[in-house]
Amino acid sequence: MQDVRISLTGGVDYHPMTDGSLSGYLGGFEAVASILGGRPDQWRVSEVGDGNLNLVFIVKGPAGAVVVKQALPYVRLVGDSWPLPLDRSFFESQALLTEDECAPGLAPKVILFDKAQALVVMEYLTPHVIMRKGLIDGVKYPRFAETLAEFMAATLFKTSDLYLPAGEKKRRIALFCANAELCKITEDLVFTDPYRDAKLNHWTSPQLDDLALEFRSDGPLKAAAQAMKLKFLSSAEALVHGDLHSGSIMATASDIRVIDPEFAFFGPMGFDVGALIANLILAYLSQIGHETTPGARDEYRAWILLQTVDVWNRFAARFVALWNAEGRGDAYTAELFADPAGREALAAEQRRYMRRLFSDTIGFAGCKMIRRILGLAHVADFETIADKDLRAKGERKALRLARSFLVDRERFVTIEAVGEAVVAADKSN
Ligand code: SR1
Ligand code: MG
Repeated sequence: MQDVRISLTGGVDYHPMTDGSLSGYLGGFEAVASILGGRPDQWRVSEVGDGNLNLVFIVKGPAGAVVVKQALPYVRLVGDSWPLPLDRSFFESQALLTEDECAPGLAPKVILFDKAQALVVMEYLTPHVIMRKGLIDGVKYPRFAETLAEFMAATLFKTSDLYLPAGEKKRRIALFCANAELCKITEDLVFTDPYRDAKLNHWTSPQLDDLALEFRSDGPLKAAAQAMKLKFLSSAEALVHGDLHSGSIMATASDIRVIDPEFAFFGPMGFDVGALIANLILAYLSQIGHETTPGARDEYRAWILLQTVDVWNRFAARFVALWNAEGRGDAYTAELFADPAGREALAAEQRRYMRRLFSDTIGFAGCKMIRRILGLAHVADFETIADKDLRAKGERKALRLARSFLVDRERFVTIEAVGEAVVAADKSN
């Protein structure tokens, strides 16, 4: 990892870039100029950011193109009434570099991190589209499950105590600990606000008014969500991406990349896996609003379900394979398990570990589904359904299912059982 002092991100010269100012600024960086070719006045810049937090520019020159992501000193979605540290740009660049070390080629390459302007220049991915858009449009991505399984297994395993020496793991935890404000967004928006009368909450109203109110007085649900919050706060298992939804994936038929790890920190592995599974389930349950006639997307629903099952199964298999092949960290010291009895005991322990990780995954998936329907930041899967009755019909199913993920977590011991519950929820009234 680069050793960069995080307190220096931004500074007196920091200013948000514009389509007009960015080329001149980037022209001073040889690493960028050599990719773009020509002169800065020949570069075409357009701001394309539609996310909740940052500016995102595409810069095209005669020889190539780059993406520039610049942190704003506030939450873009809300405005300057909600300040946010520029340092998230540093954490994003560090996470991208770590991800590329662990899972080469599955995240965009970092070309430059510029502390003064809190910006990251990275590889331009083309003709990739945000996978969430593809899921709304009914597009299949043949390499999704294998790629995301590899990304999650490699990044989570190789930043955990199963792989890293304890001193190195602690050094990395210390570095990412300072991404506290981004963690706080998740702590509030994912685990707390949907269960209280928070100012920025919104939902499809009046259709879901009853459920929004019911969830706020649902003791078992609130306790289960807070148990997941405690894990999020206290379980420094691995470097998690921190926002691993379908909007953080760029895809084509032959290539899948994971972008946007600005929420990265050392947290529970199940938070990433659960986020991904939650967003696949939301995609499934929102198909009702995207099909031309009832049932027209049934085959696509089956594909999404297959991905959900496949991505967990492949992830679990790959994670254990990495553990067996490269488990040289300070946890489960390898020499203790070198004899036949030891190997058997370790295999049993790995099964127990993966059962616990699956249970975490389902709990986090429940929280992530609920926050996208009752909290501040929603997902296009549902938001693009203009017919509010139809949208609420899908959202209600998702909320009920998510509640069962949290309150009846022990019912879900296999991903196949989760898949059956998704189908049953979709068919329910
Ligand atoms: C105020 S930020 C809202 C959400 O946007 C990001 O994508 C994260 O999911 C965050 O929770
Ligand atoms: Mg993002």
